[in-house]
Amino acid sequence: MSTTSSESFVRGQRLMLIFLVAMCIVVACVLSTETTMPTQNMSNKERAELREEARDMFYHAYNAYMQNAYPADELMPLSCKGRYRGVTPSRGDMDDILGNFSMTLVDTLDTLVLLGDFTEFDHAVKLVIRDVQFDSDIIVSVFETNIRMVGGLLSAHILAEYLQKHADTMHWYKGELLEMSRELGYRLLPAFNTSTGIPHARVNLRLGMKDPMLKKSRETCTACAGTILLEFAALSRLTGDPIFEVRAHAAMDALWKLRHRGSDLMGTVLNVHSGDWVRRDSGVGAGIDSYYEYLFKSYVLLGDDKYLARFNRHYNAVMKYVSEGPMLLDVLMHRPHAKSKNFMDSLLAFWPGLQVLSGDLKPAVQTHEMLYQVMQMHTFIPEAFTVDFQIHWGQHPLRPEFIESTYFLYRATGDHHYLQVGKKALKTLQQHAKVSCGYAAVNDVRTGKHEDRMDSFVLSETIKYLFLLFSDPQDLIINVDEFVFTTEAHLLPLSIAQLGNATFSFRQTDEHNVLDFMRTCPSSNRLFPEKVRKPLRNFITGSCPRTTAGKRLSALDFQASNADHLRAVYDMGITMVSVGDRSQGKVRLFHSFYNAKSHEEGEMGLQFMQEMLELTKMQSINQLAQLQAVAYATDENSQDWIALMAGPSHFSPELTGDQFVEGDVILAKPLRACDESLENAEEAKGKVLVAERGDCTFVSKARLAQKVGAAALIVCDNVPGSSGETQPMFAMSGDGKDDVLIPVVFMYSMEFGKLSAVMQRRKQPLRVRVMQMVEFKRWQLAKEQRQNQTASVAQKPEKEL
Ligand code: DMJ
Repeated sequence: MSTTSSESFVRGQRLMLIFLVAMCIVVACVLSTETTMPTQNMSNKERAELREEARDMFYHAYNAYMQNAYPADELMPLSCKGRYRGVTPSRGDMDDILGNFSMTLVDTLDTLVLLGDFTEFDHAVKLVIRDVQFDSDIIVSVFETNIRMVGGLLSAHILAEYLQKHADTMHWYKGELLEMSRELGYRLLPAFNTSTGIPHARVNLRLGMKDPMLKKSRETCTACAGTILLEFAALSRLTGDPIFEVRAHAAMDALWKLRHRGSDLMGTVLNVHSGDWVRRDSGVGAGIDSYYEYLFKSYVLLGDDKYLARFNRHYNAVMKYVSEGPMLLDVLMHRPHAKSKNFMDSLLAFWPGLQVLSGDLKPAVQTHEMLYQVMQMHTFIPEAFTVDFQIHWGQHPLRPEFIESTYFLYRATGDHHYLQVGKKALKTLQQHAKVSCGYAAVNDVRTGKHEDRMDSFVLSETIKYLFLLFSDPQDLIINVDEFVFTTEAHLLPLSIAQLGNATFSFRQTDEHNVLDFMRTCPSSNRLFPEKVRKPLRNFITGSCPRTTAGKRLSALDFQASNADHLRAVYDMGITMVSVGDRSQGKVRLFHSFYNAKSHEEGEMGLQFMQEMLELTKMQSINQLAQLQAVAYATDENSQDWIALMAGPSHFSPELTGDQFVEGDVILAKPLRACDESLENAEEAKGKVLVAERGDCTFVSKARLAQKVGAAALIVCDNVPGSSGETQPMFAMSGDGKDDVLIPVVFMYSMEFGKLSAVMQRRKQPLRVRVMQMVEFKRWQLAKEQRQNQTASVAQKPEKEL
């Protein structure tokens, strides 16, 4: 019996399923190319050659920096000189990394030890002690200074002492680097004086928070505030001064309290004073990444179970809402079933590495594989790429994350596939990023154009992980398994936990009780084999009897890409029937008690169907509320209007209620609108400007449109055939600033194609209204009602007669 064949249900559901099925198809296509290429084993000889090539890469970049840039923070590889804060032309917020404290050298010290170059390490440490100072009137990023500088100094200090003991060298060293990191730590501490304990994003190295420029400081990102503990705990335990660790734990505790209690997810940007979320997008990439990493690694380094408990809660939430097959797509923390972006950023490439460390190998392999395909498709992994693997933002600053994950996957599996992947990454750097003076970032992977930029992480992470990948652990001077790699790949020894009692004592908190596994006796999280088995429990689906007791798959949790879910749904008596063209993924659901495995499961099936119906209604209401419209009259003299769907943006004012912006449409010249100005700037004044997606960010197009006086901006997609009918609408992201005051909307190609056809047909310029879709519908409805009333009034006398 078909208990629900309601068309509206199927229509609403279609969007979600089309999206999921479309993604599965795309991924399947992309992955299938790989299955035709068997992994070749790599000979020891080739591996050793690659290790030596990685070493050469290091020296090529390191020498270029030391000879042409030191004591600057960074090397500018194209102009072959140093980048200094306040001297080299400013790049805005990006320069908050720089503190005129020789960052690249400090960040690189421990790589020298891993390479076994004790002579250069000795020399470099002496230079740092002699030259580096922190008493500068400079505002720096707390996060970056911590991970690169404090982490770099601490790791170098630990290794210097290690070499004294094990390599009979550096006997002159008396802990100077530790003292320097303590001093720098103190200079960061004023940032922690907030009502929540969550640190400000930036601090003045000399004036603390007293710098007038920091008066208005209140927003920070989750990763910025949550990536302090490893370094600060090490600092406290090595110096015996508890203040650092106390402050970092407090920040972590405050962040934990801000998680969404329903979804267990975190947002991206928050207010450090009120603890309010400013951006609720939730993924594992930019803005959040290393917060999750530090929860897990704090547990590993410090042995405090509460961080594992927190990590597990977030991890489950990420795997439930953010993970879609091999992809990781941002959702809204408070509305986790709605995807908030249709693109992924390259920072999330660290996630498979973290999954390896936490023991969840299978999804790590899958996501890494997807990223590898993206890399092969575009030479490098672009800063952001869409769900159909097109470029969203084409820059590539030679980031380490993908190589880092490759390294951890190789260490965990021994699979030579990962050596081949590493080789590809290494050769790509050699071919496309190497310049005579170091390695240059790629400005756009489509053109391969270079940028005058070599971030310090190229030496401290990218090349370090390549070198480690091709090295045998026994050939290294230190046993890397006895260390935790910080997010900047600095080495902190596990033995730090043993220094814990003198400086910090852990409190047991209630949150432990919320975890099921904590309640078991003996606590299963302490049993190593259990941890190993746990990820494999669902590996072969259906091999163990599924008990239904108390656990019912809810429509909210259902994922069409999860084989277990499909089976559970089937057992509940629900069948899915494809309708129409299979490739469109349209599915109709039927429920029947007769088909259910048991009466109990049949009942569950009924509940599942009802939930689906509710969910669908909610989703379409939410989607409609966010949807924008570009409306126009069907012809010059008509009162009939039609609307084409458009997506909103995070950075422009929202048009709500009966607000709209009206104007003639005009195409930007040049169409991408990425230049300083427009050729038709005069003409664009007061008009609704159209710019094509690509070459620069959405927000920079918006700023240009605003600059020339346009009334609104429509960004049209550059992917032929894309349409809001077949893919989810999304909101365009900005850069955190709120200086765009004109409405900005996004149109997929098919919808824009219709608009463009009308523009060409009309003799006069086409006048459009940019407004909320829901308001357009209301407007239309009201108009229809008025027309009906007029018609019935007009007809009345006739009828009465
Ligand atoms: C590094 O500075 C760190 O890995 C950080 O956590 C995020 N990304 C950059 C490199 O991409």
